[in-house]
Amino acid sequence: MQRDTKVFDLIQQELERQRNGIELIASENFTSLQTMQAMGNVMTNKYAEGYPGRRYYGGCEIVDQTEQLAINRIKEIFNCEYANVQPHSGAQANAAVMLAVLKPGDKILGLDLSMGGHLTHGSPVNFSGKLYEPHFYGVYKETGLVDYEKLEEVAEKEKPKLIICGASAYSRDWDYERIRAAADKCGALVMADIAHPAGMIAKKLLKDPFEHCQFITSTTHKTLRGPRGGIILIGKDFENPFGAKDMKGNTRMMSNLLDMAVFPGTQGGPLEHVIAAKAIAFGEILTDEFTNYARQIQLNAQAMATAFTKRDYDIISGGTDNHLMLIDLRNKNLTGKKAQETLDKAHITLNKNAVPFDDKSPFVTSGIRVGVPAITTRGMKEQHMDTVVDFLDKVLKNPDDEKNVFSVSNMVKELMKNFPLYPEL
Ligand code: DSN
Repeated sequence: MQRDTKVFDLIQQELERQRNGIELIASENFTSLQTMQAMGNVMTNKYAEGYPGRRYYGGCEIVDQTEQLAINRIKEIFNCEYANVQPHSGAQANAAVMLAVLKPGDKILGLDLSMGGHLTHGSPVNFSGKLYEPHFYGVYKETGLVDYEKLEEVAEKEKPKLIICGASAYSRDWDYERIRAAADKCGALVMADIAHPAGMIAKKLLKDPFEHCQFITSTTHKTLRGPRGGIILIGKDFENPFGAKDMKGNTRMMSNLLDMAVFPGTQGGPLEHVIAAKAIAFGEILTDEFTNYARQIQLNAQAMATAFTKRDYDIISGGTDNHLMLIDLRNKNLTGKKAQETLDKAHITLNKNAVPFDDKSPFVTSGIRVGVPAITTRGMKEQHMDTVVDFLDKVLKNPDDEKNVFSVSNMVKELMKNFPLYPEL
């Protein structure tokens, strides 16, 4: 068969784009070479519906071993009793937890998308807001911090079955203990979606959600630096408190319900090639090198916040505990859309983002979200953060000056030569 040079050409162009740019999208990262290579392997050819040792297809004896390795490693990382490594994404992981514990129409309570939450935490345009009855808490206007009082008030009034914590654009740690106390009062379960800060939680650099939340979901490609995908974890297995029974009338353990909710509930055949890559990435997380990486993420994020504040950028909540920050650009007379589009031309990639109580549409927005996991993987340290912010500021000060934008784009390319990406390729 003829090699498809058209597609391989585009892949090469994407590699060059990634090499030349400063990647500040908070949810992106660069996998190790071995993790990436494992995604292009023959296990993509294999059907393996079911779980290790109990599949619906023959020939699963090898993929059983990679999947079991991925399960064992992620359980060791988070010191937890149960892991499902099959979800194709974070959204799929959240869908499976909800399918396992909720009935259509049940109430859920999550952080409002416009305040930093996620689509799958009850947005009306997502399955979570269509199949279930969504209620929301937000953040305080003055401080940008989660409004736990509101969470407690809505929980008491609405008595949701599931309270969701976690966010896509929130730079502070969570009070899981307080959320669990509110949940216990109204008989709800708690799901922590740790997709963003998982890498720091894995290394105990942020609070531990396992102590207080019955379910933990995550993607594997953000701060965990693995392949694109999802996982579901539970610290301690428990009987389903909402009384779902199997056909023989026995109460189901939650691990069993979660397995069934992933397959056959919401997915078919698992992506065993991606699971092999997850196993490799999880092995990397268990090393000291990753501990240093997770620490460096936090140091870089804090150095970056200082560099922004020095230049009079308005960081929501005034700083960061994790890997990202949300910046309100209204004092700079700029929209998020304009900033994102102009920075793109300078090879600085980030995303426009609504800020809490935004007066602009989600397509325009008043803010940008900035994250450091990817540039930290490339080897940048605290001392480089000021340079990165300086480049960004140069562009945003004169967004319509094309010569200036072009000159910054050249400086970006030069800088990134010092931080090689996949030199073997
Ligand atoms: N998790 C989102 C992000 O943070 O970019 C995408 O769903």
